[in-house]
Amino acid sequence: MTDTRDETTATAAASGQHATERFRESGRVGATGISKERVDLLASRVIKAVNDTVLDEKVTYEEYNALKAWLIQVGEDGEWPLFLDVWIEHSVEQVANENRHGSQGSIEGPYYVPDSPVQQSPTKLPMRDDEPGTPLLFQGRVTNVAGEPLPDAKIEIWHADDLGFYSQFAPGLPEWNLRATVPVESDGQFHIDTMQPAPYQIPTDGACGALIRAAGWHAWRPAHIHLKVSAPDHLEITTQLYFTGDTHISDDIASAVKQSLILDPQQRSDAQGKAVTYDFVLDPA
Ligand code: MBD
Ligand code: FE
Repeated sequence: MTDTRDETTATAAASGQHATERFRESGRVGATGISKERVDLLASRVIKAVNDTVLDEKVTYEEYNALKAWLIQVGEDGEWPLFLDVWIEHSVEQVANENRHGSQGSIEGPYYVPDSPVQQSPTKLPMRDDEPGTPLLFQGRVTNVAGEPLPDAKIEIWHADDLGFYSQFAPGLPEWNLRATVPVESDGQFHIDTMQPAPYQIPTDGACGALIRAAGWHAWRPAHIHLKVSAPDHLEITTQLYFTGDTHISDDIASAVKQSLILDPQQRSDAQGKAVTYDFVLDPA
């Protein structure tokens, strides 16, 4: 029997479990240097914020039990990474990057995978022979805040395909589809051939989807390209780039769009598809 699963049969629980496992493996969990005083302060404030909401809004037992059942479901669906990255990470990112002078950051989200294939620029991202979508040449330069090129910079890039699915989080896609680590050229420039990603709907059949429906929200993020740009002796930037005119550019469910991160690709005269230039500026470490 042939395997007829493809990316469109992705389920929230399967992609959620993957994201949860990835987070556990990421080395970001475990012993931390967070002090007892800090835990006391932060946990007390969060608990108080919830209690204030209960008192102000006169929350009922029916509502309290709905919350309890929903929180249990978030864990069972493996959707804590999704929930936190959609509704909380943007303010953590804002705090983390508030003193930068170079390129603006944005959230990492739940679908980053480290150690993607290294492909020297100029390059084409790993993709299927019949990868659907509009070809996009993404090019630019990586410099320091003085505008000097950083020839040892590298760009980790990952994004969804034309149907809005990420490799390793939906079935049927090649392992590293639309993911790579790209060392830049000797003058700091990069040229990456890819396919323009589609707007992305977060999984709707799990706990996060249930919340969205119950609240009457929508599940969309505008189309975006994820990036981590780094160079020796400079601060790595994690960011995302968006596309002008996207339907959800001003109501991203993850609140992660910034004006400086919106691209305006132009039709190419020399080849099929579009091209866009974006220069990254890295702060000193
Ligand atoms: C995504 O692709 C994403 O970037 C974020 C932040 C949340 C869910 C899916
Ligand atoms: Fe994403």
